[in-house]
Amino acid sequence: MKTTKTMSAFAGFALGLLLIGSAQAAEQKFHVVINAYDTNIPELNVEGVTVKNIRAFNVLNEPETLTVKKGTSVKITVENKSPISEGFSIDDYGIKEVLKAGETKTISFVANKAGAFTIWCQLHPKNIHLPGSLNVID
Ligand SMILES: [Cu+2]
Repeated sequence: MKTTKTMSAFAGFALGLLLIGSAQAAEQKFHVVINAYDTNIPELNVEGVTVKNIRAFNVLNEPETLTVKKGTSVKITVENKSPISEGFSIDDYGIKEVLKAGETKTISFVANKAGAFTIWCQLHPKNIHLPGSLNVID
C-alpha cells in the first residue's frame, strides 16, 4: 500500500513537471559550465608495457547536450571555469564566442532550425575540448 501511494505521488509530480514544461516552451534557459580536467597518471601497465607520467588535459561543456523545441527563445549562460580562454560556437546559428578564463557570457537566439548542431570550441583541437550538441526538435 505504501509503495502505491508513493508511486501515485510521484506520477502527480511528474505530470506537474510536464505541464510546467509545456507552459514555458516559448523560452528556455541553460547554464553551461566549461570545465577543465587535468589528469596525471604516474604509471600505467597495459599488456605488459609500462608507460609513465601520462598527462591528459580535457575540456568539456557541462551539460554537453542541450535540447529544445523548434521556435523556442534560447538563453545560454556560459561560464568558463577552464584556466584558459575557451570558445563556444554553433555554426548553423552563427554563434562564435570567446570567453576568457573565469568569464561568463549570455547568448540569446531563437531555435528556428531543427536538427542536431555541434557545439564546439573554435580555439582548441576536438580531442582536447570535446564537442557538445544542440538538439532542436521539430
Ligand atoms: Cu576549448
